[in-house]
Amino acid sequence: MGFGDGMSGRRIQVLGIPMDLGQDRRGVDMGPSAIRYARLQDVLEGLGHTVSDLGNVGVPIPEMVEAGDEENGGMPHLHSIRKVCETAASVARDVVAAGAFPIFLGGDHSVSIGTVSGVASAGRTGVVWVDAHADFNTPETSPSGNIHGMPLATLTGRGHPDLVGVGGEGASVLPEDVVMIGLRSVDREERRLLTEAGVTAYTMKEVDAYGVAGVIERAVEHLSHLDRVHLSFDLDVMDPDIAPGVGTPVRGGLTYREAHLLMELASETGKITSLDMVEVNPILDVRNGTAALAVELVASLMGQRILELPRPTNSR
Ligand SMILES: [Mn+2]
Repeated sequence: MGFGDGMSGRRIQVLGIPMDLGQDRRGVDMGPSAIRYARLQDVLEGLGHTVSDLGNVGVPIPEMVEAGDEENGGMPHLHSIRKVCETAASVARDVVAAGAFPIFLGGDHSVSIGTVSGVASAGRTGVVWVDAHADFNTPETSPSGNIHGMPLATLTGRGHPDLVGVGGEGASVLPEDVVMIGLRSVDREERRLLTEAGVTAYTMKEVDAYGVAGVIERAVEHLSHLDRVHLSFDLDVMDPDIAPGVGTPVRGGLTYREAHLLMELASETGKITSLDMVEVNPILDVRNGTAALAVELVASLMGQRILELPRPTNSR
């Protein structure tokens, strides 16, 4: 794969999913607005892409819906989240069927139950899950019952049947087609589930030991049998010093340069076919810096390079 190949002149469709029902902190529903305000569309068009914005999926606000812990088996807002995810999955299916590259703006990470189920309808799809947390809880293992801690388990077929069934019955992705990067906060039971499932995880320890380039090299090798890979990027993977606008910050995350390198190397694989940018919470942010960072990282994935020239060679 040549320098910068694979990510030029794309037809991009943006979908906002302003969902804050998957966790307790208000504000993450404003993530799509904050990312748009940080000029997502202009930046992508500046890179030579054609961009259309599909607007937002309608999401009820918490004041309108009962948390309904009892009837939902201890999972607040289960029914509303399922409905929103079904809609997101259906839009995602249409976008990939039309040959466009979807960018999904969260919302909390429960939105990925919909987005990934939808894009996976186009054929076997790998997932790179970039996150401080594993998001691999099930209703049985989750300490909080918050659904934003369950999407990856759900997508591999583990969890509440109403959520596993989003976008079609059964698992949307295979555990062996999943690579997680940036983990540093995993619940005890969740760790056991992850190990049993056989998901590949590069924690911050591996990022420290091999560097981002070494981790991406291993991830590419691991997913080499796939042509389609969805990248799900939770802004809480970043160090909270640079990305304070997230609901569940954890110290010791990716640096600014590490995150850009990750996106640039992911771009160069030519295999990324869809993207989530989730968990931006403007209420907790400082001057929209986390949303601005999200836009910069999308740009790095979609072909922005420090130099636009061909890579220098040693031929002369
Ligand atoms: Mn997450």
